[in-house]
Amino acid sequence: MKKRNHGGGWQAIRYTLSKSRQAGGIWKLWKAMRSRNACKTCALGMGGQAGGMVNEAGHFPEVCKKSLQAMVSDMQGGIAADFFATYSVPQLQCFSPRELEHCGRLTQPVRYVRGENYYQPISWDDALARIADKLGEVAPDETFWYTSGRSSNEAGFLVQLFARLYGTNNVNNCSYYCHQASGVALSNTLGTGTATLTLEDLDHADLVFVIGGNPASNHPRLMTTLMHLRRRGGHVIVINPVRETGMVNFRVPSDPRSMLFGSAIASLYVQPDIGGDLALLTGIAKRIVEMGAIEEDFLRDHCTGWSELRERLNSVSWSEIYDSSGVTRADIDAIAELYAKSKSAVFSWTMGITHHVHGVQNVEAITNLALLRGMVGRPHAGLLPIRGHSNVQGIGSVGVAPKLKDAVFERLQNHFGIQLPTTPGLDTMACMESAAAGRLRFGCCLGGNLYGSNPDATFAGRALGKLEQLVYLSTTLNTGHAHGLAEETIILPVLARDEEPQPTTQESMFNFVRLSDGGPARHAGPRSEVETIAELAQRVLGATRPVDWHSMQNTHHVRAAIAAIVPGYEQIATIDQSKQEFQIPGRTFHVPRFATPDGKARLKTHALPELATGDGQLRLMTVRSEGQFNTVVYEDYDLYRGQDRRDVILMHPDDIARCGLRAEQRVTVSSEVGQMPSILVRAFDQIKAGNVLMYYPECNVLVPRTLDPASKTPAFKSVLVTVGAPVRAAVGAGA
Ligand SMILES: Nc1nc2c(c(=O)[nH]1)N[C@H]1C(S)=C(S)[C@@H](COP(=O)(O)OP(=O)(O)OC[C@H]3O[C@@H](n4cnc5c(=O)[nH]c(N)nc54)[C@H](O)[C@@H]3O)O[C@H]1N2
Ligand SMILES: Nc1nc2c(c(=O)[nH]1)N[C@H]1C(S)=C(S)[C@@H](COP(=O)(O)OP(=O)(O)OC[C@H]3O[C@@H](n4cnc5c(=O)[nH]c(N)nc54)[C@H](O)[C@@H]3O)O[C@H]1N2
Ligand SMILES: [Mo]
Repeated sequence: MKKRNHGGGWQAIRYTLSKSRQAGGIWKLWKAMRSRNACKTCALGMGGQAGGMVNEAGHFPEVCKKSLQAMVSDMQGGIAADFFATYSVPQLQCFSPRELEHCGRLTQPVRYVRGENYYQPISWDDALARIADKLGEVAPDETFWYTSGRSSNEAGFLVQLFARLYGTNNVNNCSYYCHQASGVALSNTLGTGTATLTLEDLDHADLVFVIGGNPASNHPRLMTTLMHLRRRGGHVIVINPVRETGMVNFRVPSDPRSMLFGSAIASLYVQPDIGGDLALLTGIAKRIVEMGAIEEDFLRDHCTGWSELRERLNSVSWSEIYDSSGVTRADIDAIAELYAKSKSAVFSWTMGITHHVHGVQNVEAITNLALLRGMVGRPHAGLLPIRGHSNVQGIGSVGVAPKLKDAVFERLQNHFGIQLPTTPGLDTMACMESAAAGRLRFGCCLGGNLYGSNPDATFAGRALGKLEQLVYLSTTLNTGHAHGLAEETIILPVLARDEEPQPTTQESMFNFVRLSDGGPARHAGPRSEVETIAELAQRVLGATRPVDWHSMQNTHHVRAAIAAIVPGYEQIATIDQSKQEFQIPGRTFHVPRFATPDGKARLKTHALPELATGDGQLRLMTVRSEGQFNTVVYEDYDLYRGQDRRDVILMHPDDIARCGLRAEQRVTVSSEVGQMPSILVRAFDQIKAGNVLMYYPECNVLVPRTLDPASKTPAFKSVLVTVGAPVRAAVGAGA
């Protein structure tokens, strides 16, 4: 595949046209894209009158390939009536993630019983009765409830309410594999778990750090903001072991000048080793102190922990910083210089920061750096965890977490006159471990792909296999439906956001609540998530007391409850009539008064972890390609990294030589938990030597279940692997 020197551009537009054919024509796709529904992909929060094409600041149009892919995927035809009679489960297990996604929309409930060969269609009534029967049989704490970030606030609120009234706090969402470290760290330091600024603030910043992320692929709409920042004379500092093409130069499809000539994105591109960020961030902080570029007054008046941090920065040695980060003095100086000059800096980060055993510390170190120069608690500057799923933040806000915030807990009890369980609920990995240990008997997954998103895929399949019943509410097939199978597995087909018969809401990563109007169903068969959960709850808990589940089938009533229970969500009660989308109060900090008990921000000190190394081993990051959305693969190619397939390992030419390998040869990649044979070596000089890259979810067989103890997030980005020629190469096994 031809290597590209920019992201975006005509390719994105050509792709749009080709996709529109699959969706039944450009007009049909245009109409779908313009319906008033929050965008289905990332959490940047597109929505409004022109649907997924307008951002919170009202800018239109913003073409994004990702939202097109998601839309076209939802617009595919239904799975053929004879599909499940044609393909056995063992056959489905041989399908790739891409093939499963392209089988079509799920339209009928199906059930698989271990020992049989096929999923069998069943009626909705039969499916719900079987689930209700099982829930009548097992104990509440033998169940778990997982939610992806794709569902609405209304569905999320209902599912956690149902689970808690049923009697368990084993309620969690995909955030535990994603931004949990950000939530924990921001709570530790600022008393809040989300971004401290609005989208509008970004438009006035003069410096943006993009740490451990590839928004050119994963949050394409952010690229317009970065392009404008550069045109204003601002700077972008990218910190990433990989020189990501789209972060160097991007062609913004909605901008003619950018389309023709490309837009430079990074002013400065610094490549640490995988896991080197904590040391690098500490180094930048040390340098800022040495330069006298700190805001003494701010640190004294609005922060605690400054003397400890100063002491720590003084005592940590430069050699330790270079060794543990893989970054040179010159690079650290260059970053510090740009930062020292900045008047309004924004720090953004994603999975390259959170997917580590020290994920929480990484985020705390980012916060330290921002606080040193008083960049939190004023307009046009602040902290921005770039969220993943379009509603992952809302799902958390409305209570899909093992432990409810105290205020939510109390209000929930009072509002419904109920007694909630107080047992500590299990986080996502703890659910998987408990399932593997035989302590859980039932699981319910509202969207997502719990199997596919887990580290140690072999273990994940085994853990889910121990359950007696596993229920999936899904729109399309994924690897979980083939490999994440309990004794009895039931798939319930649900409507996508823009097919819902009633309005729903979502929350963006800027704490902005969006309204989705819903729209006509594309297929007969799938049901709304809200109606399905409410009906199931009614069957299990009784129709009217303490919650009137029948009335909860109306999303307006669900919103009324959310408004009464979730602080900051009051305005949601009337959003369907007023159409007034809103900023959640109390989360944006434009003045230095933080949500901690004393109103001050807390600086944190850290020991520097050594870089992961092992004899002859390389550090592996597991990442997304441009052609996928999490475990859903739309296209096998990765455009900006110039890859035409996914069964590859991207290695620096020096590492290929050092390991005695050749580019384009087949190798076996092994880690402490698994092996992948027949992987193609690709020479990739954009990655820092010593580090290698593979695509998730396929490579999850290699990722151990090592967690950040503070956030329970798996270290998906730091896996020690050995890359070797296949042992049986001599007999011709793919060598
Ligand atoms: N197209 C598309 N968009 C998406 C998604 C998708 O799958 N596809 N997923 C959505 C979701 S849920 C999420 S969470 C986000 C994910 O968005 P990202 O976090 O941007 O996605 P990843 O592919 O996980 O890779 C992150 C980046 O981290 C870098 N990296 C790896 N290890 C390190 C490290 O140790 N330090 C640093 N500094 N960088 C490192 C990698 O080189 C890569 O560029 O995107 C959302 N948007
Ligand atoms: N190795 C490795 N593993 C990782 C990561 C990594 O970078 N590396 N990233 C992690 C991250 S950041 C995340 S967020 C997780 C992702 O974890 P999940 O959120 O669990 O997974 P997804 O792949 O996003 O889920 C896709 C499925 O959701 C269903 N779906 C789509 N739309 C809807 C809808 O509207 N309603 C319902 N009910 N279902 C719907 C479809 O069936 C689709 O197959 O993976 C994590 N796992
Ligand atoms: Mo994510």
